[in-house]
Amino acid sequence: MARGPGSNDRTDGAVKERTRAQQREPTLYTVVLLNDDYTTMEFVVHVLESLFQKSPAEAHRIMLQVHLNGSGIAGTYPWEVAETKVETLASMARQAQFPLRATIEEA
Ligand code: TYC
Repeated sequence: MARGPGSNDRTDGAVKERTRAQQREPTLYTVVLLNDDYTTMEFVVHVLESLFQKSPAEAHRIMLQVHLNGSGIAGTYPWEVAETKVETLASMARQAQFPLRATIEEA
């Protein structure tokens, strides 16, 4: 019998599901927000609240961290979620005509 990532002939179905969950890729990636001279502080806070689910206080703290130090962590996610966040951010920035950018780093 072929043995793929989910196959397991030692247990029944109930246990197999939990085994599959534990085998999924655990590596996390940080979305790093980058400073620029043109994006408004208000827009950065808006993006952190709406796309990265930060509270108003946390969004303001991260925005200031980026403004003062050049970069800051917007969030930590599995690869595909991080990629989608960066794409959505790029699309929101383009629409608002701001040069705001973010990159992905291994956590
Ligand atoms: N530096 C910008 C300004 O002075 C504000 C800013 C903060 C821009 C964070 C981008 O990721 C950023 N208007």
